[in-house]
Formats: sequence, structure tokens, C-alpha cells
Amino acid sequence: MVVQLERDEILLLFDVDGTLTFPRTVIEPEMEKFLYEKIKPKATIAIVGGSDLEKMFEQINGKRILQEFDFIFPENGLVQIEKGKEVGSANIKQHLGEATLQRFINFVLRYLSELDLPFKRGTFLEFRNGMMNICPVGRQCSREERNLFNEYDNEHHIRQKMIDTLRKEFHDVDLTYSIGGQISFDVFPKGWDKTYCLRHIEKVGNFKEIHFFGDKTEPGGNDYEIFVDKRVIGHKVTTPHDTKAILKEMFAI
Ligand code: M1P
Repeated sequence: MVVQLERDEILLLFDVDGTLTFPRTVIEPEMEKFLYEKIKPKATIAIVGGSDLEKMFEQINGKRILQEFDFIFPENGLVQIEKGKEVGSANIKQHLGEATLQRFINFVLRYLSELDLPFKRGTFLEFRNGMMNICPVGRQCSREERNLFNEYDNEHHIRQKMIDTLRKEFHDVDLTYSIGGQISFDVFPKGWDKTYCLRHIEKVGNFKEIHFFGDKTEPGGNDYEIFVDKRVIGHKVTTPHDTKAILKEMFAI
């Protein structure tokens, strides 16, 4: 059905990896042009990603996104940016407390130190505002190594096995685990998934429709909770080209 709403009545909320860009690559110029010139005049636009803001800059063509998007929600919306300015953030340090955090971090480092992989690089745990990102192969791996690890993981389920172990070991701690990308997984308190950004949207906007576009919409994927949320109309995509095709249909472009 073709959208009949005014710009401030409809919000389009996009995941990044696999939705606006191909995984861990830069947005295609054509997609950018389409979004800013054809869609932005017709709808409020926002991004919600698992990554932090720096990685969003890398993928969606630098700081320009601060001017182009009405809202930016890095780390699932645990950081909230409105019209280019940070207006709020949530903090995992305060939420969990130092003792629990250290118990968790020490366990992760011990687990990883005993894990044999075909290769390992550096930065195995990235501590962000509202989440931790755990990467068995190390975030400093090259693009080629990233792809190789991803294939290895598809066969050996390294990330899923580690998540299962963490779930058991930390059953008493308010944490949830989500695989959003190719080489790592995110850990954050329950409810701090992508639906977290809706708390901010509900405070500041009065949208008649909120559409979400994402690729990891299956249970366990980091788009799942928001995709099935009743406040949102979910669109499953597999590539940015899919996203564009749905938008073209929605706005009869
Ligand atoms: O797609 C979102 C994910 O992107 C990265 O994942 P990976 O490096 O494993 O491909 C990370 O920033 C992760 O936190 C994020 O959810």
C-alpha cells in the first residue's frame, strides 16, 4: 500500500549492516542518494545499529549522517542522537556494577584464552557505553580473516557455544546475548536490544507508523525483538537492494 502520511507522521528506522550496506562495507553512493533525495523529503528517517557511532561513521559515509538522519541510535539506541546532537545514553557500568562486570570479563578472557582457533588477532572484548562486544577471533583481524572466521564459525558454532556457556554461568545476571554481525556477539542487559530506541522515539515523536527494516530478524539475531514488536511494522530484507525495492513500492517511486 502506498504511504499517505505526512513526513512527521511516519518514521523509517533502518538497521545498518545488511540493510543499508552490505555487511561491514560502506554504503553504495546510489543508495545514499536515493535515501536522502527521494525518501527523506517524504518520511522521518533514523538508523538503529548494534555498532557504536564510530563504526556507523565508517559505514555510512562519515559524519554527514549527523545532518542527514533525524535520529541516530548507535548501540541499539543506548546512545540517542537527535538532529546531530547526543541527547542521552545508558550505561552498562552503572547497571551491572563493577563486581559483576569483572566477574563476567574475567570469565570471558579465561574462556577465550583456552579457545583454539585457526588464527587469533587482537581486541577480544570491546567495552562500549551500553554493551560489550565479544570477538573470539579479535576485532583487529583483516577483512579476509573476518570472512574466513565467519565461514569457520558457520561450521563450528564458536560464538553460539560461547553464548550457551555464558548463559549457564551467568544465569543469575541480567544479561542477554545477540549475534548481529560476522565475527562477534553483543552482550547487554535484558531489554537493551533495539527496542530500546523506541523508548526515546515515544518520548519525542508522535508517529502514526514506525517501519523497521532489518536483516537479522530471526530469534537470536539482533533485529528480532524490534522486528516482532507490536509498535513497529517490520520489513525483513536480505540486502540494501531489497530495502530500496520495498521503499520504492511504499512511496510509489
Ligand atoms: O551488524 C551489527 C554488528 O556489527 C559488528 O559485528 P561484527 O564485527 O561481528 O561483524 C559489531 O559492531 C556488532 O556489535 C554489531 O552488532
